[in-house]
Amino acid sequence: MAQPSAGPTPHPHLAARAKGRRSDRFLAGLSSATRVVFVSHVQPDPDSLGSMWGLAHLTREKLRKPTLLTQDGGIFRAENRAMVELLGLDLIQVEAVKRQPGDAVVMVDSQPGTGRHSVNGPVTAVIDHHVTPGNLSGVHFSDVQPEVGATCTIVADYLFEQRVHIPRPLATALLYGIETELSGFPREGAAEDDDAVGRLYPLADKDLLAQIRHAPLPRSHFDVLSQALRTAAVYGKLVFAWVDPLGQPEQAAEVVDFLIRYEDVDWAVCGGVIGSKVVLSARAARANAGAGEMLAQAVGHLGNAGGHERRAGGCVVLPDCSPATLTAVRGELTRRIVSVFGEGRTSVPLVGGSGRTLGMAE
Ligand SMILES: [Mn+2]
Repeated sequence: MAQPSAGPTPHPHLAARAKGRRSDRFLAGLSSATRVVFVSHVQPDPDSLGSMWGLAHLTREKLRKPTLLTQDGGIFRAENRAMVELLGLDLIQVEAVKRQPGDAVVMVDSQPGTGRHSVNGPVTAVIDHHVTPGNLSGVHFSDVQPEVGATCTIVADYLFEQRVHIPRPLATALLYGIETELSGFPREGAAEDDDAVGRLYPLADKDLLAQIRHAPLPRSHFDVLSQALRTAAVYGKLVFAWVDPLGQPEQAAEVVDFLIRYEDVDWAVCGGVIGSKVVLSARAARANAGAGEMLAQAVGHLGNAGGHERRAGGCVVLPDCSPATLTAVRGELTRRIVSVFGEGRTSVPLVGGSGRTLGMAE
C-alpha cells in the first residue's frame, strides 16, 4: 500500500540500520494474521496505551488489517483516565475479547510470564523496555530494549521508520507515554527517548497534553497522601509507608513519587491495601539502583514484583481479608522490605512522633 510521501523521514540512526529493520520484521511477523489484538500489563499506563495505539495504527496503515486495543484491569490514575477520554482511545476489556483462529496477539510494555497481565495463550510479538525478564519462548518477534526509557519511544521509531503519518491525538499519546516514563530524577531515559520527544512534540496537541497532566484529582488522592505521611517511617536510607485502604491501586506509586523527594533517603517504598491485595511501589533516588530486582527479592514467594532500575511495582494477594492475616502480611512485608532496602530495625517517623523498633508496633 502506497504511503503518503509527506510522511516524516526516518532519523539518521534508524536509517543506518535499515537492513533488517525491526519495524519491517515486526510487520512481516503479522502478515498471515487476520486480526491483530494488542495487550499490555494490568492497569495500563500511558506508555502501554500509547504503545498499543501506535502499533495498531502502524498495522492498519501498512497491513490494512483490523486491530483491537485491549485494557487489562482498570485504568485508575486521574491523568491516565483523562488521556483515554480526551484522546479518544477505543479500548475493550481483555477478558471480553473472543479469540479467533487467525488472531495475532502483540504484547507491549510487558512480557509473557511476568505475572503482570491476565492474558493467556500464544503471543506473536513482544515490544517492551522492562528489565524484568519474561518467557519469550514461542514468541516470533521480540524487541526488548531495557536501556530505552519508554516502549512508546520504540513504537514512535517504528512509525518514523515506516514513514507513517502520525495523527495529532496519537502523537500526543506517544509523547505523554514517554514523558511519564522519564519523569522523576535521575531520568531513566536514553538518547532515543529525547529524539522521539523532539520529533513528536511538533505533532502533539499541547493544550490537551496540559489538560491530561493537570487532570482533576479525587479526594482519595489527598486522603492517601495524608495517611502515607502519618505512617512513613525512616529506616536509614529507606522511607516506608503503609496505606490502608488505598482509594485505587496506583496511589501507592503516587505516594512513593512524593516521598522519594525527602532529602535524606535513597529509597521510598509504599505498601497499600486494596480489596484482597497489597500493592507495592518502590522508587530509588539514584540511577542504576536495581529497584525491580530488589523489590522482587523483598516480595519473594509472597507475590510478584519487578520493574526498572529506579522504579518498581509489585503485588501480594492476601489469602483472606481477616485483620489477623493483614497484620501478619504487613509485618512480614515490612521486615522483608526493611531487610532489603533499609538499615537496621529501628525507625524514625518521617513527621512527628519518636523512634520505633520493628515488631514493636504495627
Ligand atoms: Mn513502560
